Amino acid sequence: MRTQVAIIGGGPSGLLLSQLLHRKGIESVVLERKTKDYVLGRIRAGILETGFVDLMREAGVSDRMEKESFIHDGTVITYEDTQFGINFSELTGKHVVVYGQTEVTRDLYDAREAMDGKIVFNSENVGIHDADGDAPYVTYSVEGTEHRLDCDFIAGCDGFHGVSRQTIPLTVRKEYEKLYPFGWLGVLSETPPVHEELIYSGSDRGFALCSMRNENLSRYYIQCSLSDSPDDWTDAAFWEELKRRIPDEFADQLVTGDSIEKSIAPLRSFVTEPMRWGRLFLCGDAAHIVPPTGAKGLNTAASDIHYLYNGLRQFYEDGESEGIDRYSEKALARIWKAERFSWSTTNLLHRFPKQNAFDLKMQQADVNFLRDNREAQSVFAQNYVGLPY
Ligand code: RFL
Ligand code: PHB
Repeated sequence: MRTQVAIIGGGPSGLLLSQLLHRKGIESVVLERKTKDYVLGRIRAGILETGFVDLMREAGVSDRMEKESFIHDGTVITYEDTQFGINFSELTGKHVVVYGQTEVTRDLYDAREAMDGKIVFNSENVGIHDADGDAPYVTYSVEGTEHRLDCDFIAGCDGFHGVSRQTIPLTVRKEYEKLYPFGWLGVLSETPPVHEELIYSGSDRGFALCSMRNENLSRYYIQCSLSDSPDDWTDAAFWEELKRRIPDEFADQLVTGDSIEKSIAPLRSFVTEPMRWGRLFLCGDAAHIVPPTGAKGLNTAASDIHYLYNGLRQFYEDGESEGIDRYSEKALARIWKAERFSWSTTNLLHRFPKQNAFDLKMQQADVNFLRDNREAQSVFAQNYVGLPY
């Protein structure tokens, strides 16, 4: 089989790229290791920057999102007895959109299927060959049968545990990583959100986040130990702990219910450089990970796709390679800023095992500065709504 762009990974990055390319008449094949139901079963991001929303529009897949998403003009931050709001629209003229990654992925799958887009599910043993030459190809097997896909370019959109990044030799690849000594325990419940805006809450018992998907679907997280497993937490224990980490005015109003999903994610900052090796381009979680505190993971994946899509478009439409040649440089420039924001917001609101009394005073001083200083709030808001592409 032959295609123009072989895309490894059928998560949001791979699907969005495939859909955008299709609209410009550029062919692609998506190889996904799992099934569609498996991919749709992963509960992940909830907050989209307007840059992401614009890309969904450009990809022609924004109809349901326009109807069902919610605009958020600000967020609430609390830290022990300190509580304040940050008004994104007032400070930046922009907002964010609440629309779950599951829905984004579902819309993209629907669009790819409606256009006969080629997605090969259950692709196993994906191997990337000759990416540093002129005629790259990908091998994979489905139900024991080996296949070969020849292509012009390969987009590695296969997430943090994929094969694409590992294909780049260690002599070329440099990785930067920070592991945090805690995870997030997340619960999805069919209950109304406790507040109309998200609440990011630092407390002496650890961080908590109150988020949502719609009027009757809430997403809550609490900082937990890396040794915890979701089974260690009954629903009752989760709600009890969440209430102790948010201000009383919210805890008193919290509507609890059965969890319909419960999972733990470790927190990590990670970047690999470069994001291009020959004809292989890394996108999204395959190249970088942020702790979820800044809601930046999916949004940085989208900015990668923006740069790569435009580079490929330039290449096929105008025979111009400037966009793909500068892909890694442009993507990384934006990513490092999102890494910094995610890292600093994580440091601001989480409890760390070795924090001493001085460290806690520093955290409180940082929070107070953010509460009292309009410029500091503006910096936070610019980062949260998304830096320009
Ligand atoms: P994905 O979603 O991991 O998709 C990669 C796909 O590749 C497939 N794959 C392979 N296919 C073929 N061959 C192989 N060898 C393969 N290896 C893997 C996988 O099966 C999968 O389908 O990466 P992608 O597309 O780059 O998307 C990235 C986002 O999923 C991720 O950044 C976000 O979910 C991060 N994130 C958030 N991002 C935000 O922008 N806003 C948020 O509010 C937000 N909240 C979150 C988050 C991530 C979380 N977790 C669980 C890590 C909240 C949480 C709790
Ligand atoms: C979510 O709703 O899943 C969510 C929202 C904001 C974050 C992280 C996760 O910062």
